[in-house]
Amino acid sequence: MPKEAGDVRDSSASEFALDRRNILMSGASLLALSATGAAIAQAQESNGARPAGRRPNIVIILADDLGNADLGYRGSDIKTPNIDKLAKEGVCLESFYGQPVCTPARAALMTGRYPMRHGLQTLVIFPSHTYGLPTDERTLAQALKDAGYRTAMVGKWHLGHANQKYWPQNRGFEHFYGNLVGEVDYFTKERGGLVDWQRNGKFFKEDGYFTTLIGNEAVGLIESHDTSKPLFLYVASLAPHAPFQAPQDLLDRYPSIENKNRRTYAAMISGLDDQVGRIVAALEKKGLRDNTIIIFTSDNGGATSALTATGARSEEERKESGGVALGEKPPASNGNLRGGKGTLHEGGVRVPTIVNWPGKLAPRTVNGPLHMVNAMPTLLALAGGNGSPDHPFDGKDMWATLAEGAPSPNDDILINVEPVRGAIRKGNWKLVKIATLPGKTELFDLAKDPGEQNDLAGDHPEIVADLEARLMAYAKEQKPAEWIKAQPQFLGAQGKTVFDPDFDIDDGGLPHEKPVIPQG
Ligand SMILES: [Ca+2]
Repeated sequence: MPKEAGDVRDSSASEFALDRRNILMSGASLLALSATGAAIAQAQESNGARPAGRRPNIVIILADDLGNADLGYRGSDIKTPNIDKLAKEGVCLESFYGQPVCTPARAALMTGRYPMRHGLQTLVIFPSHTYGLPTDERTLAQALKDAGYRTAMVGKWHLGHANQKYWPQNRGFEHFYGNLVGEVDYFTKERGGLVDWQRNGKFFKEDGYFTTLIGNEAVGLIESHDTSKPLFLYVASLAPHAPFQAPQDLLDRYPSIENKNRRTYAAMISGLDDQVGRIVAALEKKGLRDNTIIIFTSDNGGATSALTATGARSEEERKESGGVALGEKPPASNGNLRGGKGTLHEGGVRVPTIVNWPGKLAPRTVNGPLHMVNAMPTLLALAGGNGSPDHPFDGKDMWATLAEGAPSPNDDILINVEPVRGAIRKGNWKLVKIATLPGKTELFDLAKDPGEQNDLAGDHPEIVADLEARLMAYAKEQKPAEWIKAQPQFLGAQGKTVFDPDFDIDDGGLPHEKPVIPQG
């Protein structure tokens, strides 16, 4: 039996990391060392005893644009028995915040920092854009790799594609199989006429359905894993993001759903659930399940408007390739939550989240607010890794909340801030501020009004003042938004930008459909 995953107890994990850093950093400045020590001390601050024994394997499964109400355990008619089992036997986070859209959510997950620190707070990286997650940010994969983990990613990246320096294999992942831009065809893996599908830098055409293929790769990685090291596996599903496409055998599970897009969307989620089941089974077969923490979540809520459901395309393309016609209702459901993908209301940002670790995390439901930025500090405290002294976490170690039901460690939660809008939550109060003139400030009591129907801003000026001050403090720290900076290049065939009122979305497709990907 090979030795498995280094016997590092929590109490010694940070010392281990510090020793290692000291060796690695001999000759580094005293300042840098003391900053590292401070970061480690910060990691040690958290309450709640961590489990003794081997460091866990870590599997993060990220769904894309998943409707808050679209899983079996949340009352949906969509069948997700494998995800439901993780929920039943794990910790369900009922007020966990992603971001309004893909890129900022992934940036938060990968860095433990709010995307406004990276200039990634606004919208997503389009195929024609050349920016990415700044390379001086330390990623979760880098930190775990430095801590001795085997690091692998399958699926959708969406944190930069136009320069190889942004690619996952140059951001801490030793193995990468999947696509770089936000959305590709599920069968051809093409976007804008280019195949965006690679394994470790080599682009290739491959038959098969996106969701099944990444499941195959994930299972293969688990089966062939050398258990002398712990494993970090990041499974970034494209499903159930548009285009709405599924193979016939999945569609056949939902003969009673008449709406074509809803039927396909349900099939896509069941396809993802199948792969979750296979991944868990592979971990069990390999003898790793008991020492593996699985996080299942989504980057943002379900799309409730056609514009946010899919990348902007001509109306014809939208209909033909599994998109949603303008004016048509997309198939996702966020239940009673207000709004959807792209908005700062709960339907856009509150994502169904499960943390499951058999024998270490007892089943429970957590209602306190938590954020995607908490994942990295929580996982590094378990793994004995550390972040960057130059880029302190916004997230907090939430282990005590997961393990003991302690209150949320976050004093406040920045839901997001951009040059034109922002939202923040403290306790049950949530402030949403739209800054484009004439502007709007809303205040909601989410304990009594989770659907954000009753704006109480006029009744509680002191709470509005406090939350506005907090939001503005964050706003002043934000980097210029890269998406906005990129827009001077964003000209349509008519020589007009998207901000021109008569810009024609049907004019032969948009230039942002043309990916800028070096064929490495
Ligand atoms: Ca998304």
